[in-house]
Amino acid sequence: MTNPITILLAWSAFDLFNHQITKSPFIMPLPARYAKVKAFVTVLFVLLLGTPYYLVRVYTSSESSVPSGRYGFYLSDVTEQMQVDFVHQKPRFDPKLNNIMPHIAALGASVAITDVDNDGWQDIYVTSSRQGTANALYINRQNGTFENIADSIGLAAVNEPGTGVSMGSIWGDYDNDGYEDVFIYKWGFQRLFHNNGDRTFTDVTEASGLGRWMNATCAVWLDADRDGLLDLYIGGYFSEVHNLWQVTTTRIMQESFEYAENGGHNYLFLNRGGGRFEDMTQAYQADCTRWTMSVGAVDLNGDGWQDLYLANDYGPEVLLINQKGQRFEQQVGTTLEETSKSGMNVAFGDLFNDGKHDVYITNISKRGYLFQGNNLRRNLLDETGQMLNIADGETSDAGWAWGAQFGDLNNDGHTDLFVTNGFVSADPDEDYWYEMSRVAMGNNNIFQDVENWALMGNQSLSGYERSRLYLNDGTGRMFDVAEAVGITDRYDGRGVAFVDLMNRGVLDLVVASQNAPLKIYKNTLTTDHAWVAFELVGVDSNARAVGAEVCVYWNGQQQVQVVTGGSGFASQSQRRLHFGLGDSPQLDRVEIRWPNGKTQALKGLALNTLHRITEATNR
Ligand SMILES: [Ca+2]
Ligand SMILES: [Ca+2]
Ligand SMILES: [Ca+2]
Ligand SMILES: [Ca+2]
Repeated sequence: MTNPITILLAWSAFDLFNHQITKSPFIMPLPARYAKVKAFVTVLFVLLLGTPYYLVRVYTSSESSVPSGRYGFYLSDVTEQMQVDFVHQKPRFDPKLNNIMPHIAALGASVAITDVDNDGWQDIYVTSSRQGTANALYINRQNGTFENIADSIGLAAVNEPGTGVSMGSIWGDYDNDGYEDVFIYKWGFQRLFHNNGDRTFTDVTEASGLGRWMNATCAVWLDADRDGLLDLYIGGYFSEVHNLWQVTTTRIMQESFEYAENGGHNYLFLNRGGGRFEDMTQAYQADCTRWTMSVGAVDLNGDGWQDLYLANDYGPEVLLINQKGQRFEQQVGTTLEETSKSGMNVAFGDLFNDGKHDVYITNISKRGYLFQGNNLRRNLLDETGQMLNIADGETSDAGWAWGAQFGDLNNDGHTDLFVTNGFVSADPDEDYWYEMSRVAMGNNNIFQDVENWALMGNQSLSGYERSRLYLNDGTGRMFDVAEAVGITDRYDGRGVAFVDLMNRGVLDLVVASQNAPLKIYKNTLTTDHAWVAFELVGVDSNARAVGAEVCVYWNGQQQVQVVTGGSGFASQSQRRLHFGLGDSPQLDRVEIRWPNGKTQALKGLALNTLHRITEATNR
């Protein structure tokens, strides 16, 4: 429960809370001499607020006990029923980092959706992050249950001592043989496995040239030079000079809370064919030593070339515009550089059904200490050159937010947004925020060194937060319905993937939480909204058409989606594109822009159907 000191701190910063503090990212409590007056006012304030708060609680808790279908859908936890019993294990590092071990060990729970065996049913790969623990590959048995076959397939034991531990995975068919291969990004040696198509995998890391030591927190497949071969971009978090199990210094932390550039290098590896990748980072000007937490690839400026969007911790977002496959150039003047926060997530969605990709970046908010606000950026690159932050009170505050994903959960034709959150849930009565904000007020010489941070111990840091599920009301405005539709867990969420697990024409959710059980939420629609889905097969383009865009036109509306090679923090949703269409839709036409730039128009497509479309080619 909230103790009086927390209430006081919250109150003393209450007026500041609504204004972003630019000098220091943290809000400090008032000096003690103001405390008594404040305490009295605070008690009155709390009493005044108490009654309605109590009523709200009674209302929402009774509401959340039975999920409501009034928004067109509800979600049920079917994890056990589906025979999925995965629990993520957090890492343990060098005891020299003990002061803030829970802080440093707070990453690694990820989820990726893939169809490993091409049977048309989506499978789930999840990572664990303690040395010696196993990753899991849950194969879809097509009957509502799953089976973990990671061990027999060779994808379990990838966290062995001395090799580092998994932070996440992205699936992509790098050799165009029709089967999805997997790159596992790690704090440690990166790994690439080739899918042999017969439920076996071969470790091809060494020949690929990708097996270098990094503290990588994200990666994405994209065809950067449009040669039909998938390339790879990897984001480094801690500098790659550090081995977190054997540190040579405790000065491993950020040099600034707002403009740190002492993180790990990022890398662009171009796929040269034959299973070989070449480090082209410098030639393509694709490096960044900010603390990159998440990366997404999409053509934001509409020139047909996939751009890179970086969410960086302790720094501003970075947009790297692809210069016709020759190099990347950082776009300036977009307003990205004007707001420095704690970027965690990059997700793309067509929020306004205007055929453009908008972007959602998660950040940190904690009442009384820090209000960064999430960024919901409307893509106005064509009009004003800006990626305009339009987040409002609802979408800006999702707590200490991590992975987020766009997708139409009620098939009404408007994309919705799910956000995971919570940093460290330990002792619910002890909070590390005060001590952390004291460290943050110091200079960079102080907070770069783990030894100068107060012992975190078993204190929580923005723990026990509840996920947000923002429904799009059809105008691009969003409101949270998470608890009403059945999302009530308080785990420290990290990755989230959207996937039609049982081929029913709806998007289910898979949520990976740190040091906690994986959760599968089945989506049940309470309307008969129509939908249409697409699975693309590249011929001249890469085999899974990563980078292709599908724009659906119906009832005077349009919506664009992109085939991605990973999206959202530590996540990869299904590669199929799912479009809700609402009531009685008249599907006008569908336009596909393939990764090589060629377009294909389709008419007369059936509703409520998954369409497998093969790239038209002159060959
Ligand atoms: Ca499958
Ligand atoms: Ca392959
Ligand atoms: Ca572009
Ligand atoms: Ca919707």
